Amino acid sequence: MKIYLNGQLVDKEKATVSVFDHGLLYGDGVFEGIRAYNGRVFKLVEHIDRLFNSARAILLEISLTKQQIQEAVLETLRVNQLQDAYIRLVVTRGSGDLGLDPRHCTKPTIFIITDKITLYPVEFYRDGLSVITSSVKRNISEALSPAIKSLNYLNNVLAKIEAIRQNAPEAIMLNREGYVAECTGDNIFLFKDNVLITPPTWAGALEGITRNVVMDLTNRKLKLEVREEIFTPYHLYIADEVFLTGTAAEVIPVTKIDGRIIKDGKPGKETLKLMKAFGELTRMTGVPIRRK
Ligand code: PXG
Repeated sequence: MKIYLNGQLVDKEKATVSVFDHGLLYGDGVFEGIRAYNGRVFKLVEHIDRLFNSARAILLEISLTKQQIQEAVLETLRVNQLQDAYIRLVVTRGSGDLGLDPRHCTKPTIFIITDKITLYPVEFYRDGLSVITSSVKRNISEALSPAIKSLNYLNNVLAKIEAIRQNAPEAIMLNREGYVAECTGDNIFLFKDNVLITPPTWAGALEGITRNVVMDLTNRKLKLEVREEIFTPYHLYIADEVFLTGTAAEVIPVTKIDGRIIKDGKPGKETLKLMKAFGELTRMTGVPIRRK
């Protein structure tokens, strides 16, 4: 397996970064998780746009253009002969010294890992997930905006550990005010009376690429109303349907939260329609890996 590292395709064993890299020392960097389906990279342009927005938000200048990053992603997939893949694109502040001052980091570290995808077990999609609400709050915007996909994922990791210790695959994270923000690596949605509701990004949710696709599919395909509104765990408990979205999970139903069964305990019918529509879209669209 070859890894893209600072302009070169190197063997996995040789793909190493310095212990002085500020990505490691301070979590000073940004990343994206992207998927390729059937020879095409899904929403690649949107992922690269978000990477550049995250970088801009932390005043990190990426030394490549968007076009060059896109080509690097495609080339990495080509050398690894991958048609279906999980792609991790990372940009750090680069190697510096043992101080926070980013001026000592003269060039960013850029790497791209492309690997086979490990999917959630099929039962999760068939029966729905049982998730918990974490006691760990989502980062507050005044400290570190949750809209930035930065390498600081410690609060999410802590929430994930809390979930795992309770035998749950995901945890719901609330914001400081107690409103639902999102999950550790997924956005959250509910259906109530045929209206789709998800927290606005300003309430502490990442602007998920899958989230945007699902909102659009609900409008156009399901012809149902979509609202970005703040809500509390109560609104999840009494919802008709709950589901999560993310690049890794795609669209996945939630049938139990904090030990409470949602509606009849089965994946909801609108959720099932969205899972199908999303599946079709991933198979049909995306940037071709192969050179034209
Ligand atoms: N919220 C957070 C906090 C995320 O990290 C999403 C929502 C979903 O966004 P997308 O654009 O993927 O629809 C994410 C996704 C993984 C993994 O391997 C995923 C993410 C981060 C780290 C790991 O499941 N990000």
